[in-house]
Amino acid sequence: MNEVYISLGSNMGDKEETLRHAVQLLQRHEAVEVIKLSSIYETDPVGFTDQDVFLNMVVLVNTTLTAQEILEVCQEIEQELKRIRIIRWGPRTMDLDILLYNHDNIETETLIVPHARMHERAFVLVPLVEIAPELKHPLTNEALLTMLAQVGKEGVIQWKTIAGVSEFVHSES
Ligand code: GSY
Repeated sequence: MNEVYISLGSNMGDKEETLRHAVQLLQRHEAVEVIKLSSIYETDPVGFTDQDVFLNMVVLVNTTLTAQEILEVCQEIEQELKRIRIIRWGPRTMDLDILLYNHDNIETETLIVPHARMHERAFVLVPLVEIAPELKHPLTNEALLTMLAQVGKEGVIQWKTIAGVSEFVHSES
């Protein structure tokens, strides 16, 4: 079984509902099981800053899929949630980024894992460290907690705690 950490971010429409829908779509896939959810964080936009704040979270899933296959699942979910990318780095409905796939280093034309910018993004590190404080970066072996201490938590506010997967993903939905 493969352990995959995925970052979710939304900054348009009903952001919490969009996150919930994305997690439901992950859970609905027959080869994916959602194991852990971080809290939801309200985060200042990084990159193109003249856009609405984001809601971000990180999920841990177990899957039999390869990294390429889980990437395709994430892209299908983005597609289904009608991702709107008006300008590069600009407003969008939903992003799912694979952060870690086991402790693997993967570099293909379509996928780089660990995610190339995860170590510099507080909106990724804060929720990731919340659910997996023991993790080390596969490339450098540096503790993610140490990376977070260097990056800081500015612009990242805990917005809602989630008690468990069942609180967020209801079986009837
Ligand atoms: O790659 C994620 C999309 N994204 C985000 C995001 O999810 N949260 C914040 N705070 N800033 C972002 N900039 C980009 S691009």
